[in-house]
Amino acid sequence: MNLEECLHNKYSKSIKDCTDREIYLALLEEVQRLSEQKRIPDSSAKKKLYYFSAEFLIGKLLSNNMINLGIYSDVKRQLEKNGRSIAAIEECEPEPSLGNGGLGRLAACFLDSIATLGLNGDGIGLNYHCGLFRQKFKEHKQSEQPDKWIESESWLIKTNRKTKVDFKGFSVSASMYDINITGYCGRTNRLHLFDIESVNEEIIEDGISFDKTDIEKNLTLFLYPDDSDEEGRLLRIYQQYFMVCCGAELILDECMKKGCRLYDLPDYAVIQINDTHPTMIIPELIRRLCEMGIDMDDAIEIVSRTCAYTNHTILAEALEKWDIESLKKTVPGILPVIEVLDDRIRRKYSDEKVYIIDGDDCVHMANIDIHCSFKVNGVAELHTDILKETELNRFYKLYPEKFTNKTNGITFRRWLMYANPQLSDLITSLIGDSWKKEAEELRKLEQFRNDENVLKRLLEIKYSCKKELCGFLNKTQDSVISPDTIFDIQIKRLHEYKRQQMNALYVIRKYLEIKSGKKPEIPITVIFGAKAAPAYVTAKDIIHLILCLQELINSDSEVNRYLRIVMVENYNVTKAEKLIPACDISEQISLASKEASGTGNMKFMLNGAVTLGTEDGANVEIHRLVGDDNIYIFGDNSDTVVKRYEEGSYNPREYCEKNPAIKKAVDFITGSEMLEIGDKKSLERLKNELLKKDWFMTFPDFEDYCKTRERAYSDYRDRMSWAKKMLVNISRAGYFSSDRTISEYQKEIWRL
Ligand code: 26Q
Repeated sequence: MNLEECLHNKYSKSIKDCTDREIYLALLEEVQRLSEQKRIPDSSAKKKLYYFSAEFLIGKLLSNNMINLGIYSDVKRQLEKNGRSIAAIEECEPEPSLGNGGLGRLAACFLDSIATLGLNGDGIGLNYHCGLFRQKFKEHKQSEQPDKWIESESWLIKTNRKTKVDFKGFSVSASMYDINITGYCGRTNRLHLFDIESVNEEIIEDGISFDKTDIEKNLTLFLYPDDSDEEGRLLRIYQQYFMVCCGAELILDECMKKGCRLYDLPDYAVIQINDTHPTMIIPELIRRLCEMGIDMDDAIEIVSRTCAYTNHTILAEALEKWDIESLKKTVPGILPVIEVLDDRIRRKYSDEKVYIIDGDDCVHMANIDIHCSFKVNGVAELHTDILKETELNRFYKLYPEKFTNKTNGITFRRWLMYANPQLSDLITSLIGDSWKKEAEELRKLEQFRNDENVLKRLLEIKYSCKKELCGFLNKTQDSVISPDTIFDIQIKRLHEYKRQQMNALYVIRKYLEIKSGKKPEIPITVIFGAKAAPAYVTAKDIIHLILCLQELINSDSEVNRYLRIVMVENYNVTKAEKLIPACDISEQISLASKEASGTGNMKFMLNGAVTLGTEDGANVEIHRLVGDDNIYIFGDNSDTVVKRYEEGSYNPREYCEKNPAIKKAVDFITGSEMLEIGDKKSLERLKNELLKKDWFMTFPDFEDYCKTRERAYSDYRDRMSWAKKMLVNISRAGYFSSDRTISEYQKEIWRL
């Protein structure tokens, strides 16, 4: 691609004379054109995958698309030759934050791999006008701002497709927008995002509040920022039905166009349901098939052979259920179908726990999925085992053949080639570039385990990424940190089960140690990044604690030479791309059995960070791959945890009284130093939460956590042996490529 020529045609200007924004817009247009050329007509394949998800956390697309099209280095060079930087161009692009976290990011990585592997599969979701809220810190607290990401020129392509969606008492007209998804040396698929024209951004009041009742104005206005907010549940139902109604019509139209008889739908379409949020696709498709003349039993059978369901959570409180009254008020069209489904199950089985409608007249969405899908999968081995043995055991007994594991993965194009070009180039110089499509090739790096030059290069690259991060954090939020410290990073949504509070307790302990004269051998920088659901009080209290610690510690000249805290504001995909390559120690410290998989853990491993974690989610598989010497595992395992819950014997206050080190750290939360900075009410509430509940059992794991963390810090001092750990982690990360995950879905579920 000739950028000079492009700019000349579009603006009659040279690279040197264009603004960054002009260059961005020209590249956007050119990349769109090139992506379009890689589309493959739908008629060329019989069967197609429809990946339904309420979230697609795609992140910025320009550079990623250029990498996948194979023009990135060339464009970068042309820019540099003219004194311009690709980084400045990238900054012009708004980040589409159309997801909350792991689940949405997984959907985005999957789209990349589906297109890279040349599979015929599109995504289906919603075109939220405001993505996940923008996080601001004010007076050591989180505040939320709307994030309007859509500009007049964007990756969205408006299509001619219109769908009428009927709700109780009114209907809306949907439009479909497409985003091209171009695989690495692969084909272009599409992400279909549905929207209505009548959305009105002016109803946004202060912060992210708005009138929840005016559906025609707010239907696609916001991505739901939480799984804990009771308010606006009806709107959530409207969104879900809107998405599946449009998706169902698209699928049926596309299949009919290919000459599909309705009975043969499973030969033409496979629907992957990403958690329960798109579950209404099942009753909606059944409803439509019946309307088209198929009888109910056949329709149920056809749809059940078309749909597959992925579970992402073990937390019982996060399983979606909707009360019949709410469904009656909003989406009466599918309620009769749900009632028939429930009736069929009641006739067949006596166990009430597998019914679709429970005794309180609530519809259990996951139960619909399990009964009416041909496959059900968990997202890591441990998670799938827990589903089979405990959480979904009753269903497993009914349908053992449906259950299967598909360990999550990440796209190496974004998380290594793009995010860490230096490491990517080093790898290519050592083993060639076949790893970019065959990730297991990374194993070849192991031959350099004892090669001092290679190990030194790894350390140099890590140092350079750390320096870059220092510059970035300094520029964006005035943080002052040094690359000559250990970068210990925990970045993920704020949830009690992920236990950021345990990390914060460690920080307190370290602070007190330093104050009492025990100085760490190497200074430490503890970095957090996390958004809390706006209505999740404890999560916000934990953010407050971290922000107060940041203030206290960083301004204490006795301590800040040894320990600094950074809370990254507005953690998102773009920031993750800068944080992950710079990490030494990756904190994956969820309470064993609670984190379904985690995918950040994989991104860190791939970038040569060493994991400090519990035996939870995919950490278990990381542990097995790298061996005891290349990971720091601590804490109770999931069996112990599950048992402790069953016994109901855990008493945090007792634990605290018996363990003076824990008590000291917990008391510090409301000590005079903290109260001088923070909000008494919030800090006291958090301390009480820990002492009275500690529902995610930080105290039992705390000692082992601290000890293990110290061991990691001490090992870090032997730079060469640390570099060897880094190398082993990188070389064994191939398993976590989403290309591997997707080929498993393809072979065992989709069969395209
Ligand atoms: C539910 C009801 C109402 C409103 C919102 C929600 C809601 C929204 C988002 C419920 C759950 C989510 C997101 C869940 C999620 O991200 N789960 C993560 O999925 C990852 C990919 O499989 C795993 O790696 C993580 O372990 C899991 O926590």
